[in-house]
Order: sequence, then C-alpha cells, then structure tokens
Amino acid sequence: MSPDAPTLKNFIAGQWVAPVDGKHFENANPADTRDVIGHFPLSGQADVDAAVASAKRGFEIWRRTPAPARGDVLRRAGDILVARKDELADVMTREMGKPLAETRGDVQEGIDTAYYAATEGRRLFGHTVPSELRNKWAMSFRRPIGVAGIITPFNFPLAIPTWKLFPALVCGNACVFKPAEDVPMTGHMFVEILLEAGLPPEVINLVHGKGEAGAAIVAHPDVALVSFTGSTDTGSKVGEACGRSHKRLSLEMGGKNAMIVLDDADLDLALEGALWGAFGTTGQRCTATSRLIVQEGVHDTFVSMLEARARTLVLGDGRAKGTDVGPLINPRALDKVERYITIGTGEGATLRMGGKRPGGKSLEHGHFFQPTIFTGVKALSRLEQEEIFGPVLSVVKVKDADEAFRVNNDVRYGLSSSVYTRDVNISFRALSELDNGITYINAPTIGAEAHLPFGGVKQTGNGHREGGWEVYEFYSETKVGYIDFSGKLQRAQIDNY
Ligand code: UN1
Repeated sequence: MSPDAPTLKNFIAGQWVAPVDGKHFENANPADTRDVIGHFPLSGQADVDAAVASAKRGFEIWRRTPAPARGDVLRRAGDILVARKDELADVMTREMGKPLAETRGDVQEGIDTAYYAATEGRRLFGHTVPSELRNKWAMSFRRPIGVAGIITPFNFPLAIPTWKLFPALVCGNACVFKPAEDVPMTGHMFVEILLEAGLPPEVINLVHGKGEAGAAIVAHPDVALVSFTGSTDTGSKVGEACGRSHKRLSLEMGGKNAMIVLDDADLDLALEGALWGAFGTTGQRCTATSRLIVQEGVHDTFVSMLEARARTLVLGDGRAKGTDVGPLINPRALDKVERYITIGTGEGATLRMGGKRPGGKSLEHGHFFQPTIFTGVKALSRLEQEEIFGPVLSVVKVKDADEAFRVNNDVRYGLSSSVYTRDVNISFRALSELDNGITYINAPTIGAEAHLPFGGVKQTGNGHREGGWEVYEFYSETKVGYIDFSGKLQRAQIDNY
C-alpha cells in the first residue's frame, strides 16, 4: 500500500462502502508506476450480492419513473460532463495513459451519448398497428428489464461505460457497474456524476474489482441482463454463464481490423489515417488498425512514407505536451506485445521498425513500447490473425482489390475495416463485401460516432450493437397490448375468417 494514495470505496445501497472482506488493489499510472492513484476494493461475492439487492430495490423506483424524467437525469449528467471535461480527461490520462486530446475525445463521446440518451426518453417508440378484428386495438411498447450487469474495459474509461449505462438507465433498468481494474478512478467519478445529476442512489451500484467480481455479477440469478466489452476469451466465459441462466447478453469483443490501400489511393491521406488508426491509443482499441493491406503498385512507396513518419512519433506521458503515443496499460499488455514480436519474426515477417521497449531514463518507469511495423506479413500467419492490442502494425502486400477483400475477411473477427481508393465502384463493393460491422471509406478503422450502431460480426460480438438507436432494443423488452372494446369474445383467426 502507498500511504499517500487515497483508499476508494464501492457504492452500494446508496452508501460509499468498504469491501466486505477488506481487500484492496492498487491502481498506478501506466506512464510512471511510482505514481499511485489509489487503492480500490477487491470485491467478491458478498459485495456483489449487496449491490444486486440494492439494484433490485432501485429498479422498483426507477421503472415507475417516466422515461422523459429518466432522460432529464441523463441530460444533467451530460451537462456535468461538459463542465468537468478537462478535469476528467486529466484523471483518465493519468490512470489509462493515452494523450489528453484522446481522453478529451473520450469524454466528448460520453457527452454525445448522454444527450442522445436523454432525448430517447421521449421516444422509446413502439408500434400501433391495425387489429384484424373490429373494435380492437393492437400495439407494442418497451418495458424495462431489471438489473443490468455492466462490465467495461480500460481503453475508453468513460465512453464505453456511458454507451452501456445511459441507454440501460433511460430504458428504466437499475445497474451494477464494474469498471476495469485499470481505470477504477474514472468509474468512481462517473458514478459521482450520475448521483449529482439526480439518479436515485439505489439505481446505480458500483463494484470495483477483478475477474471474481465480474464473474459474480454475471452468475447472479437476479441480474437479468449483462453487457460486456473485453476480450473474446473472457466473452466466451460470460456467454457460457449467461447461456446457462438464459440472460440477455451483449458482447463486444476482439478485432483484427484492416486498412486497405489501393493503387489509386490518395497516399498522403492514407498515411495520416494509418498512423492514427495503428498507433492512436497505443493500438489499444478494439477498432485499431492492426493490419495494413497494400496493393503492390504503391506498396513500397507507401511503406517508406509510413516508416518515415512513424519514426517521428513521440512516445511519452500522455499528460506531457507533444506526446503522440502513450504507454500500454499494464505489464501483462507489454508482455503480450513482446510475445507477438517473437511470433512475427519467427514466422518470417520483416521487423521494419520498433519491436522493443524504448531505452532512456524518462520512460523507464512506464509500460512503454515502440511503435512497430512488420512488413512481408503472410495472410493466415498468427501475426496477421490474432489480436495484439498494442502498437504493432502488420503490412500485407496484395495484387488487387479482390485479394485485399479476401484477406480482410479471412479472420475470425469482424469489427471495422477501411478502404482508401478514389474509385466509387470499389467503395460501394467494399461496403457490401467486407465482413465487418463498420467500413470506412477514405478514413481509418477508428472514429465511430455515438449516434450510430457500433459493433462487429463473427467473433467480435454476438449480434447486438452499442450506440445509436439499436442499443435501446437491447436494454428493453417488447411488450404487446391488445385492447378489445367490442364487448364480446372475438376469436382471432376464427371469427373473422
Ligand atoms: C474501441 O475501439 O474500443 O471508433 C471503441 C472509435 C471510438 C470507440 C472505439 N469512437 O475509435
């Protein structure tokens, strides 16, 4: 324990409380691990049980609160996020590492999601349709479901919790929220903001911790739905547990996203996109550009341009001026990236640049890794197939657009893809043929906007989407009502035919 760092609490049943068995974990700055941010509850079953019991009580209040009034709370949360944007960004960069411009964007995504969700409280549309019988009405409407278990990753410490909590709340559910153990301070502040905005306390319950707490939420019989963003392996376990108890589940998992650069592309534009897509957030986005598929006519030129620019990227503390690329999140992430350098070289790919932890005194206390480019990467090699979640870009050379599309599709993931071309026909072919939830034309694989559905096909997800209008379907249940005002028994399908 670092004596100067604060000890934070869970928020359960309207109180800030210590974990039942008194255990904590340390949260440190990934750019300099001597900077300890705080000690957070290492929660277990008893804490989760208390949180779920509280959420059940909260649900009874919240489900009866009119949806527009629920939306008002979210609008106020959005206003507070606006007022505290810079302060939050600073906390987020300190505990997560990405540069301030990126954490400010992360907060903005939360603001956008808040205002969208706030107005959804005045929509939550159902349908009114004609009945096949006289003097009878038929309609559908949306009902809240119950207690939502919300488990979020480290890479978007605010945006992703808002993607889940805001729609869950506007639909009338109560929540048990477990933020990633690498970014608990952002989770703590977010809950403070929801309370300040007027959310009834038992509607939101915050449980810090690691896998044990997450597993307890997922398995709890009184948790009706679960939304999880994280690795495909953990997602499989969450899926198994939810399948056994027939819980509603939204999974958002891995990616191996490709940017395709064709011979007719604007190479200067593609260059900016590749740098941002591959090395933004130190490659720690589900949407990161981890494969660059380049047509042979421009391959050598483009790789040289890319290498020259990538070598100028400044690695450093995300809170320092001039930093382009921050640290990785923790030592496990660093080990994983290093493992893939060995795998890549072992498979015969050429390490064009990077591949190491940087030298030098200023970075020695952080989890830094050099921006890395491999060329001559073979389709179907492990380097080309597996999610690394770090600043490693694998370049694959192809003959034409057909081969590029094939290589793009030949992975188990399907989150985002991108094509740089000036050919309108190829652009539209890409939209229909690339097996991804999102395809960008002349923009990198990252940059999703809060008001459109976000998610992927194949093993990236399980068919649900975050964001936009679709997510409200996930967090509510359709109910149908028939009102017969004929005063007599009317048998559908029988009396009218
Ligand atoms: C993620 O990749 O983990 O599209 C989320 C983007 C962001 C969200 C990314 N708006 O890059």
